[in-house]
Amino acid sequence: MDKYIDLRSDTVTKPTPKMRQAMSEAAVGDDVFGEDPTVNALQEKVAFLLGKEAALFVASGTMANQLAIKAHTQPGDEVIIEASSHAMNFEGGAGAVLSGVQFCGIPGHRGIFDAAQVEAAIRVDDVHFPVSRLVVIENTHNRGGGTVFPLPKIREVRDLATRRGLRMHMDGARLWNACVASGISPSEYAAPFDSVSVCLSKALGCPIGSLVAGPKDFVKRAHRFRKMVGGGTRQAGILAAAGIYALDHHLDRLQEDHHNAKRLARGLALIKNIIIHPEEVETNILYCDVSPTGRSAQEIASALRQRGILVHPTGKSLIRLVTHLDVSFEDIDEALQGMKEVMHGPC
Ligand code: TLP
Repeated sequence: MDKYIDLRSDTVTKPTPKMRQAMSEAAVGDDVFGEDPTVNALQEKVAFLLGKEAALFVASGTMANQLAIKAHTQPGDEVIIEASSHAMNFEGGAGAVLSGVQFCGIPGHRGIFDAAQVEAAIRVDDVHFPVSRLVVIENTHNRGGGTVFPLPKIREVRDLATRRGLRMHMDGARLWNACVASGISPSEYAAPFDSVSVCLSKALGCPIGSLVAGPKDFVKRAHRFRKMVGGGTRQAGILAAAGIYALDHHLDRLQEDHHNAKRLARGLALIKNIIIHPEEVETNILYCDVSPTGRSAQEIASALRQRGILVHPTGKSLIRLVTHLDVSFEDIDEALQGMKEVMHGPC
């Protein structure tokens, strides 16, 4: 197969020719000395976009989240977080290993929870319990189905956190999608948080890169921890240039991914034996349930692969599909055709 339509994740996007050109022309220096002008420019740009004092360029969304958790907590603290969130479930147990924290996972509705649930999860001051220290909100919520976290709900959690002395971090791996879908600016979304992480390597074409932003003293702590985990890099401006290019050229087009996801969901809903709720698709991530087929998600994914379509089985009968820069309008029609054949023809 020479061309795949890759709907497994928005992490698969590749740098465009113009992005590669920007990378090749980037001015660079040694970033461990703080002397890479392109890294510095990216950090300033993202800090400005998020309305924070400073930002730090790091290798991945995982590193951004985990440096933030480490910078906010002490070993033995507890982090209140939605139960299916990335930082708790999909970062290799890093919270326990790197920060010595434990997580209190609260059940969300498609990843969304409210202040009352956070309040119920806060520990009383008693030697038996860990100390509740940090609330993490994922926006958009990956496992929730690309859900946009409503800003009023975030503000209610902020009021509670302020009253109860908790800090707040946003896993904004796909904050850009939340902003494009809601019309809310990155700085408005970031304002209630003590720290925010954002990714450049999801849907935007960048080969690598995330940032973690917050007040100067927080970023200074995160910087120290970045060094400890071997994340201090040298002429990283080549990578940062991709990020600057993406922020300048690839943010508005996320709307296209959202339209494609909606169209894909509507098309899938018309195919027999697929359960999907197109009205719930808010951004670029959708999940469908293939249990009525009597086949596993893995079997369906393999049959689709033979037709050049890649999807991500995330459960026994659950398939995730994600639209992005490298999936076109026409690819959606082709993916739907492939899905129809797999559902109606022999596997
Ligand atoms: N998510 C990846 C996989 O790890 C599941 C994906 O394909 O969606 N926060 C959120 C909300 C994420 O979805 C991800 C990546 C991360 C953090 C971690 O980012 P990276 O992969 O850059 O460490």
